[in-house]
Amino acid sequence: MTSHKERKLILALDVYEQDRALEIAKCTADYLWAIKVNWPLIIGSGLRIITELKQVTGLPIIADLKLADIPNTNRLIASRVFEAGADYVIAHGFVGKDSVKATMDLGKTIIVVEMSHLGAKEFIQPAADKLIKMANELEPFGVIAPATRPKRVAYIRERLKKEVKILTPGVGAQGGKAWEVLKAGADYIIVGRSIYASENPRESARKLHDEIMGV
Ligand code: FNU
Repeated sequence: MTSHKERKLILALDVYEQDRALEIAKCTADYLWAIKVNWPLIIGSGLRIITELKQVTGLPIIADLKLADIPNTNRLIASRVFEAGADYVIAHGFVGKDSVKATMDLGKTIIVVEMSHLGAKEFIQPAADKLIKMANELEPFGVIAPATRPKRVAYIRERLKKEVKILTPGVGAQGGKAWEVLKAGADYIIVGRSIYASENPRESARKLHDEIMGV
């Protein structure tokens, strides 16, 4: 069994129900570096799910709220989320440095530099160079880059400070391949539907974990 620190797989636990979330988290935990919670789970189960997932799995929790507000509102939201036990919060960078700093002052932050869907090409991709520059100045824990575009991950890795991690959603259901994006320079891959919506989430997580550890 790998130690949690060696692992590179993050589960995107995008289900609504508390019981289902806890069950999937428990049965996949052996293969995960962290669990990411997003609005669907927080809306469905409340903020307490963060505390519960931590208690049940002992894994780091990433709150994917994509904070994109004025500094004061980012602060109001992030403070409660960190209090609930989140270890990392994801924030949008395009709202500007002051908003991102408000989150970073409260805890470890991950900045969205480029998203994985097609529409990301419209506004976010053209701004990526500026967002990379911001990340190099602020030195957050990490940035989000698209597993659906390994060449963009390599581009971002070349320009980003070594200490800043790259987390990549888009593996599996969105078409990205784990080994390809890790070779391009990603530190962690984020996988949702290919695990939680599969017939056997534990087995799906194990297969991805083994594939990744072989890279
Ligand atoms: P799956 N996610 C994403 N692309 O997919 N946070 C981004 O650019 C981004 C994200 C999230 O497709 C998405 O919201 F910034 O089922 C979901 O929670 O594997 C997860 O990553 C991908 O889920």
